[in-house]
Amino acid sequence: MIPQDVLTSRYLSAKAIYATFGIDTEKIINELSDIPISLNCWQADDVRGFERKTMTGGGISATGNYPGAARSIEDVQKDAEFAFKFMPGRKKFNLHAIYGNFPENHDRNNIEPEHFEIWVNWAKNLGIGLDFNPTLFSHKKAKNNLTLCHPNHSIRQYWIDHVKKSRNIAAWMGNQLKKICINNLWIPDGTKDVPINRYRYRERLLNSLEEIYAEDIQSEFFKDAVEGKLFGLGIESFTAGSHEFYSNYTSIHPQILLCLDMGHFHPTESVADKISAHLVFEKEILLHISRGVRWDSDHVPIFDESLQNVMQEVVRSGKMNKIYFALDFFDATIHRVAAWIIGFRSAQKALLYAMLDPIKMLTEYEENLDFTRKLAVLEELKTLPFIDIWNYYCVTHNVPIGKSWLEELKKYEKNVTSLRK
Ligand code: RNT
Ligand code: ZN
Repeated sequence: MIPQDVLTSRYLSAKAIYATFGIDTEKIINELSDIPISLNCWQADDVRGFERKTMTGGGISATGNYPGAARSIEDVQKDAEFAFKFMPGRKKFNLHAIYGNFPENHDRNNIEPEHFEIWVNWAKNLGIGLDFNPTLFSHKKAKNNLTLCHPNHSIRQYWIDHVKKSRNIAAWMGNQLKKICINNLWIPDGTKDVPINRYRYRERLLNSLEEIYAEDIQSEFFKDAVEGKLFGLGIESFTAGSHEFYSNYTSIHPQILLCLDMGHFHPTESVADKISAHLVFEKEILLHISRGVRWDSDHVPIFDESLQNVMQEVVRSGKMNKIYFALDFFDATIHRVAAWIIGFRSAQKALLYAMLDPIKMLTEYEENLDFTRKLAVLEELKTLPFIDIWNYYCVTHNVPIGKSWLEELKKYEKNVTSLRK
């Protein structure tokens, strides 16, 4: 344990050092405390959900078999409440449609708000918001990785109905909690091998979307988002819902957010660079904070350069009010709750790191074409005592600093998760 007086004096000296760059650390810590990040429920149980039927059909899968996955809604809630203790700042919880409290005869085209009451009550108690995602994978009607693009009309209709139901549930959640609930749509549609007619798939996708979003849901607590992807397992040659597709789609439907998932682009592409290209067109963005590693898009986010760059772009754009943050990853090779904590803390760290930049000073250098000073200051910033600000931020939120949370995780694993059969 680091003694309190050491922490305090380190914070005070770090504060003074940042002040020489014109940075008010108190102000930034206050601002950061108010920015919600949505925690992905599906990390708790490897995207399995709680439907009564055994699931078939792919679209998404987690690797690893670390013991102790959540087996029920109660387990997920318990794990999340435990994890929240180690996450400073505002939280939301992001549900998938397969995580409801369903009766025997349920199917995805007849899900209702009542199946999610258990979640709304939980969120109300914790004072947090919820987000939502229709689930168009792991289902017999999604077997060929075709849903909204399926050549068969009745299969398309089934999934259209599911997304419509999801929108209504999300709007209901937002209203219940008086906090914005985003209904984010990602579909696995695509083909392993080269398709003959890409146009027809995309035309069908467009038509399906038009039917889904035809209903104008008027609510200050509800938003839609659509999430594109470059490729996935089993859809290597063609993904119907590509980034260009949704970028165009959200241009004709400006009330729908564009979701940028950090793992959904070619590894050499910079997601950070894309943000302003959409913001200047007044688009609102849902950021899926994730980490792509080669062909996998869903590793646990870490405090690395790509995450820092994304957060820097968000902060420097001055359009934070147009950006929504959600975590999206699943790793079953490590303790699942730890994965949550690591991912969330890394995202918050990267956001804080970006907010501590002397943006005014750097922008001035750049606008005056003083690239020398700009580069010199950027290099200095890298070795500022960031850790002391982060620790102080954690302490002010009653969140353990450093690796001390690992002790509590060990106990939780021994007494709770390792006992799960
Ligand atoms: C998949 C997408 C999508 C999912 C979740 C489970 O590649 O990123 O967001 O991760 O919907
Ligand atoms: Zn995603």
